[in-house]
Amino acid sequence: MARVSMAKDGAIAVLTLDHPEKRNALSDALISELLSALDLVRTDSTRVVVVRARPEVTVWSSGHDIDELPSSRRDPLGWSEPLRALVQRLQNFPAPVIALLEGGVWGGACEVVFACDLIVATPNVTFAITPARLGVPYGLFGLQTLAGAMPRALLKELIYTAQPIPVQRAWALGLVNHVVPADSITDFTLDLARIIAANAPLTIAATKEQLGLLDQSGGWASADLERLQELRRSIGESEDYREGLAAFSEKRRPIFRGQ
Ligand code: YXS
Repeated sequence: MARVSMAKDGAIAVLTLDHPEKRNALSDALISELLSALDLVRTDSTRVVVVRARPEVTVWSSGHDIDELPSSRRDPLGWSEPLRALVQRLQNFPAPVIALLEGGVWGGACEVVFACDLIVATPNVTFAITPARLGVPYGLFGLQTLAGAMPRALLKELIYTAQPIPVQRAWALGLVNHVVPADSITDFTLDLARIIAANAPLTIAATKEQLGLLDQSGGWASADLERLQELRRSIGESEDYREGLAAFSEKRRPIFRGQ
């Protein structure tokens, strides 16, 4: 069953997340379809990509598919994870990608959204980043993407509380380009995309690449990277991580003991 649908509107490719049964969880299957769709539309005739969910969903995406998080031993958010490939494909796509958001954006889906170039959201959108609710050691490069998208204080609040924040706060801090009512957001986003598509694609592609390299230039010293990887590996093997996954599947609140 397809989890992503694709349509072209002139020079604009529209990719729609379409697995509402699991709240568009970023499963390996859904990510694989999204990657294939991005590869398919990576042609000179595509000047803008819009990534959206079906209109009027209550959840844009519930984040990483928790059922696919490894029980232990393997790094749950390592370099080779499909989510990492998706974020990089969006960041390196040679044309602007607009995230058209409705409903809740959870966990790793926030990283996907903030890897896009522009964000247009309905007033009911919320953002939540929940590794602390699951005992997950968040990924280094995921943190780098998020740290580049928002003030440190907001990122800390999102991760430490694991609570959703409303789009109005994100907009006030410049994280979101436009907040638009649900009944006009599709037309608004396509009009915005058409304005961009009418401009010089080489200038836009070069600007996107330059800004992307500028964003990635900050990062950790290599000596710290080794220590941080060891730290994350130990969390991936912790009791708390196992408790977080168990609590989610048993639909109960987790009890973390810091071990
Ligand atoms: O009970 P059934 O079988 O119908 O399945 C339910 C949910 O278990 C399932 N589902 C998910 N399955 C795997 N991974 C998910 N992320 C996920 N989210 C949902 O979908 C069915 C319908 O969900 P339900 O009944 O809870 O829907 P709802 O509308 O009442 O609530 C929607 C949510 C999104 C508020 C709720 O599903 C939820 O809290 N989901 C988990 C959100 C979350 O914590 N996402 C972070 C995933 S971990 C991740 O992204 C990173 C590793 S990290 O944690 O580091 O950010």
